[in-house]
Amino acid sequence: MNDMKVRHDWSRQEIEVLLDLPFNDLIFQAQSVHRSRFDPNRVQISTLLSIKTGACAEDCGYCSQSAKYNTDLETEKLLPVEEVLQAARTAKEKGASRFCMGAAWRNPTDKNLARVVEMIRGVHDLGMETCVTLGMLTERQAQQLKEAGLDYYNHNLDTSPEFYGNVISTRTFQDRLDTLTHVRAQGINVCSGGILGMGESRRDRASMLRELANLPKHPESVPINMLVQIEGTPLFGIEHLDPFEFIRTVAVARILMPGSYVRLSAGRSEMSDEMQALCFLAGANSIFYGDRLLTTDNQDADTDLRLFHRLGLAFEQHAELQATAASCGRRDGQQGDANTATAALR
Ligand code: SAM
Ligand code: DTB
Ligand code: SF4
Repeated sequence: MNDMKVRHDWSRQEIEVLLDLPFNDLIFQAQSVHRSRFDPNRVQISTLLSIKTGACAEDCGYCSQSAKYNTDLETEKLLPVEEVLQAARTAKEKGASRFCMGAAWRNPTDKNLARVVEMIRGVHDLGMETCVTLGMLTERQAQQLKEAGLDYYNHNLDTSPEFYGNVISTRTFQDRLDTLTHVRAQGINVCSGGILGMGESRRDRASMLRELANLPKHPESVPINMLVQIEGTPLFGIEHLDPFEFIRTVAVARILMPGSYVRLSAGRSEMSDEMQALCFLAGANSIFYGDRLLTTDNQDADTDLRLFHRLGLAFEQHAELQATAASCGRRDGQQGDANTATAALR
């Protein structure tokens, strides 16, 4: 299993067989694959910032930011570049290696994209990896982002092609695949995953994973979000997903996409420590770090530091901190670095 060939030709039935395995067998297999590719005790961290909030024209049934639903969200226009760079500096001081900027757009206009390009250049100059999620992109816009030095583009498939119409009507599943093709064609790293707990079946989860794993190249980053239920959206009040189903899906994502970072994304603040630990055991090796996601609270940073300490996990550091740590002959980086903070809690 460890030296399993990386495949792009999975059938849904094969994936369902994995999802159906006895839990212990599945987790063992996922952890074995994980260890063949990654340090099992290191977790990549990204910090998120909403650079344009709410008033979105799309009708995604889970989202606080759709103008179609009454969610009590305070809307905000595209932020000034300097405000974004200040937030990136703070995230860097706290140890984040990647800064992700999200905008509530169906797609960016060329004028808005020009400002986002400035943000990307500025964050890149801070020595951080850059990621943006701006909705659908044309080929030309993807090229502009590449020229700005963008490292990652986040665009989720969200769910299976079969279940998709139950959640979103204003853009198609194929539209999402087209945007991923444009991003890939420019050589930008792809971040794409989905949301669980929207009322989909295990078969749908298998089908979504199949779409991701059968892309011509696996996404470098695969966020698995647990639905954050937002009052006022159509999905508010839906039955909660069995946590073991979530963990199983993480494990199968790890097995299918052995070299990808699997991100335990939204929903962590409602997960127990034990559930998160099982997700790491199942092969999750990336999280959003910081007190806020886009419009909702994330698990707070201090709680994360304590959890990492209890589990003996360390944050993957950005290149500059790694260099600082190496030149000081220490394992930990400079003050403010998450690993130092973890050590301070010991
Ligand atoms: N507007 C852009 C788009 O939809 O592509 C970018 C921002 S959008 C908020 C990014 C992703 O966040 C969505 O595709 C979805 O997977 C995730 N997301 C949004 N609201 C969520 C919620 N309430 N719970 C879990 N994930 C959510
Ligand atoms: C992703 O897969 N999850 C993040 C990020 N990509 C942009 C967003 C989660 C949003 C959770 C709800 C909110 O805070 O609005
Ligand atoms: Fe708009 Fe993105 Fe929310 Fe959909 S997920 S409503 S596109 S912000």
